Amino acid sequence: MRGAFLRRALGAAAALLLTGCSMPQSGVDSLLAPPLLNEEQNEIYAALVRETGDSIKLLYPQRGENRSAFLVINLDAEVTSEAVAFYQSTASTVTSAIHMAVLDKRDGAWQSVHDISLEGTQVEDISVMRAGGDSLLAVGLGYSSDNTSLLKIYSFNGSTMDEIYSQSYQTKIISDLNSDDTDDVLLITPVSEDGNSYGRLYTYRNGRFRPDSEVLLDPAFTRYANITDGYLVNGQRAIYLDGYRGSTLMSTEILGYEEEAGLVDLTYDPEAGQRYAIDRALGAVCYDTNRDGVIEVPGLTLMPGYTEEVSGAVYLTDWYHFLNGEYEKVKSSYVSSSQGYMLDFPERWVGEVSIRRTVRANETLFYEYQGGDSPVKSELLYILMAKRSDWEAGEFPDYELIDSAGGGQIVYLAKIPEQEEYNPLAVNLTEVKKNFNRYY
Ligand SMILES: [Ca+2]
Ligand SMILES: [Ca+2]
Ligand SMILES: [Ca+2]
Repeated sequence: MRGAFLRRALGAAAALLLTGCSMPQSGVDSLLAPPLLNEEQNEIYAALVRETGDSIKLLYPQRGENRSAFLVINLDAEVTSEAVAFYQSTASTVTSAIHMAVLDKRDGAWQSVHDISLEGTQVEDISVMRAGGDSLLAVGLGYSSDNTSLLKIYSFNGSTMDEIYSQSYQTKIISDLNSDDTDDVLLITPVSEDGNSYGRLYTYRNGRFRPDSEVLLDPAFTRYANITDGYLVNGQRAIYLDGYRGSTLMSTEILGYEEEAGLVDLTYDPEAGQRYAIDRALGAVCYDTNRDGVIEVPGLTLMPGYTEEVSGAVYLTDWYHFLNGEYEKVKSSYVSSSQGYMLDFPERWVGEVSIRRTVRANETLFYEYQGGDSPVKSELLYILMAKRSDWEAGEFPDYELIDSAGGGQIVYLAKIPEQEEYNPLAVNLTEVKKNFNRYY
């Protein structure tokens, strides 16, 4: 009896994974097989549907580090882990509330111990916060109707989830900004009626989050879209905000934390009316291109042969470091976010080399540009993203392996055409491998 139930539950779980996954479908994801639940997740799922019935859909956090259906983590003073799951009922045709269930392992078996309904229409992200001896669970909830989200923070006392914080936001970071070994909350507030938006820092003490400091943000930004936690080149902690200036430009605003002042704005001075920013076309956001913690700020310049007016314009990304009111260029790269990679351009390529898609799916040609009707003066490099199985079956015999992704399911391949005569723009495989990086 129990075995039959479990098989049904497992079948349902597998089906859910195939259909209920709400991860964004980038080019990379479209080549990946969907993940399967492991044995423990299957046990947790079975315990969950024992309480809820099997007319449920698991909800996957859309961003952040925790993306799986179940977060297994110790949340209370009792030493074993709890599991947290988010789901919606599928019994009714109207969209039903998001539920958060907490399950605990008692006498060797998972069982549901707490279940509450939440606001919002999707789970944006979940984070486990470091707060002294307490483990807190931060849940970002989104609404499909607008750009405002809701952050709720819970403390689990062994049987119930107690809400200790609730604030709406545009974007947020959970991190120890003031270096006191306790995670803080930095929220970018929704735009208020006077058109202003603020960065607000909340710090945790005695079981509560309290306002610490705030900054007025640059009113030129209409909406913030992305937030990155990192450092300046001098080692100072910095938070990088990418946002929209109207509908055609993006830019970056940088916040820091100082002991006396608390939160400070490093790129906008409201009293002097001064702003330091690199305005650019839409699409590029701050990124740590070499994983050293210092965040690079993007600027965009058109690749040779492209104009802004034409749709599908292709840009070279110039990366900058910001310090003391100045941006210093670090390097230039071609960034393919849909294929999950970036290729740093050798300095001799900048202004001379352009790219185009080839007839093969997921392939890009890098070529020496010349004006006129046939812009390809010489072909320098092909980069192809493909399934490893196709590569191993010998489908791409002229290509060399340069990197892989998706747990090895995806390969990145390069083909370097022979040059007819000496060409200073030519690259070899070693240089391509050195300049190639995954872009997440
Ligand atoms: Ca526990
Ligand atoms: Ca802190
Ligand atoms: Ca860096």
